[in-house]
Amino acid sequence: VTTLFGLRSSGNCYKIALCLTQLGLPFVWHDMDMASGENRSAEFKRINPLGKVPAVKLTNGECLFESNAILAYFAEGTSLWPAEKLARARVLQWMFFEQYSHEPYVAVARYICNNLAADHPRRAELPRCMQRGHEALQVMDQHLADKTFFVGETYSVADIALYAYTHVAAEGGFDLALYPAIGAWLKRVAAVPNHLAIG
Ligand SMILES: N[C@@H](CCC(=O)N[C@@H](CS)C(=O)NCC(=O)O)C(=O)O
Repeated sequence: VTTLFGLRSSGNCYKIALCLTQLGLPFVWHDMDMASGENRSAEFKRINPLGKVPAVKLTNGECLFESNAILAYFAEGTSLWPAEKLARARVLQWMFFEQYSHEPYVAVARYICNNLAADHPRRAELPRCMQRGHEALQVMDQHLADKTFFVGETYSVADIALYAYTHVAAEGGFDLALYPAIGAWLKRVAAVPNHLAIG
């Protein structure tokens, strides 16, 4: 079966667990010991030279990293990956948005709040995370005002990619009550069959 190298608390890793669960594809977690530097070991760098999680080892022995590339790999040929060319590009549009304009702020704020001491110097990043994170959440809320899911009214890996850190954004200090369309979408995503909770 597929091996998922990751951290249970990580939204990027959760994306893969949720996708594989909903596709009914068996996998085993390899829980990484980041504190002791397992991700920096020569052995893991053969799996992901960046030393980051998630990474997967496929049943054919091939390895893949970058959460959204892993989602695309497993989703192809399923209902989570549109058959139509423009819809497919729109799924990618929202997945690139997630990595460049959302995750670096929404996920990083959560990481800082959950993991770093009150006097840690990285706390200085929080105001920028809040500002840019709110910009991303506003874009999502506007887009979702008249839509069921991110692309073409059909649940796709774009929804999985954006759900991962949005549904736990409050842990980073974001007030999701400001975004009613996001709130309604989060409920719809959580109601998709075979949903899996983070953690
Ligand atoms: N763009 C990557 C981000 C991966 C990433 O930043 N992973 C974090 C955990 S969420 C990590 O492994 N951090 C440890 C490190 O960078 O040493 C993805 O989407 O997979």
